[in-house]
Amino acid sequence: MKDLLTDANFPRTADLRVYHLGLRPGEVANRIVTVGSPSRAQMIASFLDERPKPFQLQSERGFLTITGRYQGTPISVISIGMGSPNMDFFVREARECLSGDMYIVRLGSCGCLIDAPVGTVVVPKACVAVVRNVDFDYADPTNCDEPAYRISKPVFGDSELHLQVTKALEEARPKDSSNMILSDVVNASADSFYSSQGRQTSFPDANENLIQHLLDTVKDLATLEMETHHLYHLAACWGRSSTAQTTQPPPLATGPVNPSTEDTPASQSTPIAQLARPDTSIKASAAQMVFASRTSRDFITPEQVKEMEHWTGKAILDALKCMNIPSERHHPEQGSVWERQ
Ligand code: R1P
Ligand code: URA
Repeated sequence: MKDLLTDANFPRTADLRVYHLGLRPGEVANRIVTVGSPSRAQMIASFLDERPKPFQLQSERGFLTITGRYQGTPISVISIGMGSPNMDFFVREARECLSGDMYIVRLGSCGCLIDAPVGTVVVPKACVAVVRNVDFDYADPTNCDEPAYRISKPVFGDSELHLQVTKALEEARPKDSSNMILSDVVNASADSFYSSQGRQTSFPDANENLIQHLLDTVKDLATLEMETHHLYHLAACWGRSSTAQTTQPPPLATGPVNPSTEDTPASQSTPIAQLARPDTSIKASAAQMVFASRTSRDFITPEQVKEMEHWTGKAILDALKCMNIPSERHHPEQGSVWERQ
């Protein structure tokens, strides 16, 4: 970190860049595809229009944002890495850089607990969280009456976006493809790829029966991954409370600020207080490609990944483009990186 940051509550640079994503208002669009890996983000961004030239920012903390237009519609593709904490950085910091509504679709990978082959695409209608209980005595399980893992109640994605994502995937699926698309299912987001997903490693994780327990207790459960629950959770919470909305812009730094990006025309004129208003909405959905079958123990090949990311990525862009956002609920185009030249 080399920029001077102010306000310990929500750190920003003097030119309004948020701490971890490195973005400022005008660099992130209302429609966002979020993915785990930079290569998936670049592949999806290859579908963006040539003009205006897509803006690209790799933050020091590894978040990659690419913003441009898809068939004329402003869209950002943001790669966040892995886990709920990174999803939290992304949703909160992008929200504070943007006025109007947010439509977010995660295109991720997952493991499948039901009898569906690798290459299946799952659009979860809801998610539960699976969290390792650190108060459980893993070294001496007989000495503890706590459960080793906690399973949350389900939280639902946005039903309209869910339908649109499913429809776009069905339309984009190659004609000769045998990939199934499942949408009436539930996903579990775990806080580890290993212990909370029932994988056996050299650590004592008390997870031998976890997958069966999940299948027995979570209705319609099909998949395991690591971020979608937190996305759905934050989207569902948004706008329910009027607290914690800033009325004053954060104090500006007095010292020199050196953003690690090339100069962009992004606007600094929108007061912070008018950006993340509670009367806006956050609508979230997800599509997850089955990379691992936990029943057959198959794992997807690199060739299959490449082919799947191509058509599913295009489908998510199509789905987001189809979502109607009234013009007054958009971030202003003037001064943004998607402004038409
Ligand atoms: C684990 O390999 C990672 O893959 C899945 C999990 O949620 C976790 O982030 O998603 P992504 O492919 O989007 O990263
Ligand atoms: N991502 C996960 O989190 N789990 C899997 O099994 C595969 C991908």
